[in-house]
Amino acid sequence: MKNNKKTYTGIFRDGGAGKFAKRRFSQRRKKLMERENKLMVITGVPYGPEGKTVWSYAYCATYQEPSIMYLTGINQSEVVLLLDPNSKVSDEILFVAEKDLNLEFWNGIRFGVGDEKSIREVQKVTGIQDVRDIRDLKQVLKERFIKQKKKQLGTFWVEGTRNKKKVEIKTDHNWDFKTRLSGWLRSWKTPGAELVNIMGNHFDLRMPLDEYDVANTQMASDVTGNAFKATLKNFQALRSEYQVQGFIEGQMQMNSPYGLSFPSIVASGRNATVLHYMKNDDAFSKKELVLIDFGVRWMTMHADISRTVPASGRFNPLQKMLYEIVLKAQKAVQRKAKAGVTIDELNDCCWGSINSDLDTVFRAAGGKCKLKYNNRPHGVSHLMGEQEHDGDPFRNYLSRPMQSGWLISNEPGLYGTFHIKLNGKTYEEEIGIRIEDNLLITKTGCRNMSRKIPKSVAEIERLMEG
Ligand SMILES: [Mn+2]
Repeated sequence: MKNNKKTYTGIFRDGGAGKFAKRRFSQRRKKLMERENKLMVITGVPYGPEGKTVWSYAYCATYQEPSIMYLTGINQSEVVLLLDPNSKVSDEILFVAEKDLNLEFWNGIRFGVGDEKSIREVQKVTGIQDVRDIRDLKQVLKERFIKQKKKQLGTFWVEGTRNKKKVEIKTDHNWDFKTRLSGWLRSWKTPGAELVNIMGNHFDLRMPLDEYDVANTQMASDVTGNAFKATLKNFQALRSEYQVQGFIEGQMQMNSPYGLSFPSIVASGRNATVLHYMKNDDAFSKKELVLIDFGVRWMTMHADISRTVPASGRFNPLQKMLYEIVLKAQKAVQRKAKAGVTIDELNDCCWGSINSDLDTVFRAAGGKCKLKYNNRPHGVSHLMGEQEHDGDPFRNYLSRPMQSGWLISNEPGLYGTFHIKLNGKTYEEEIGIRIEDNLLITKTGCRNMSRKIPKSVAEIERLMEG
């Protein structure tokens, strides 16, 4: 028994729910069936890290298509979920690949058709009793589809609008699967047959986190915060971006088996004005600020944190002035965030605060600056969940009232060249500052999941004294 548990570590992500996992996944599928009330079929990733590159998360130990992860907890390639709410025989079927001993020899344990014991494990975690060979998918789907009253087939692909135009992601496995389904529907020659996107309902159900997700998010945030504190205490021994990256990622990975949320950004001085700086290969001088955007996973949840610190351990007066402007905007966003408010409104609050303070604080003291953008450099918030950037990637959720249980980032930033004379001394620097926390939206406000991660000037300077 003990051996069995170890065997399947990594394939099934029960979200910490243990014996309740089955009920949790079943309820998620049931809710989706209630909302859509039509035949649906959703694909997992067709190949894992053992195959071709899958989107951006192939480097990660958790690589499953998030919609399948949410509905089944399975972290293995080549699974397809069929939901048939009106069937009296079986309303849930999971199609899986055959047991592949060669793949297993190279990449580790996999469940599969032909291995009864492993299929029982699938049934136990997912709560799906009807598990079949993926080679039968087309035939079973055809039989089920012909019986439907409404000639609609639901599936999941990513679409949205950008500049009022409809846009779709056509480069991922969901689109490939949709294309295959369209071909099948045509070949079955059913008049009026229609493929329907379940993305909207799926995201609506998936975005509010449940108690397990919240606990896992808190754990991710705590591990990330401890890594940051250890990094600050040891900062004086670090001389380059990659050394900071090595140290902080080491601290995170030492304390989580689930891997990083994403490869860290460690950007010093002017490098920090590149929003998604990835080189992390420069040495830095003591005079510079160092921006770190980092985070670890816990189960399927993430931390996505940014902090900006002075390499010397002390902010100079210009750095401090600008840092306080960004921090003030971040606090204003946190005060405003609650259910019913939109992220568009948070953006107005954030960039309004920063732009106004640049006038009333920075320019009023004689400062001059050149920003690399007009008005705002990026959005202040994105949704988080099964993916570090979750929800529709075109962010059509920005104008929707937020719901209790949504997890969002709160990440104001300031990027440009700044010049000021303070106390008789001239400062001129190209600077990027970003301060990022993760907020859980509630009815009355929000809970800052990263509240324990130091960010005031005083806290950062104290920890950097060593
Ligand atoms: Mn973020």
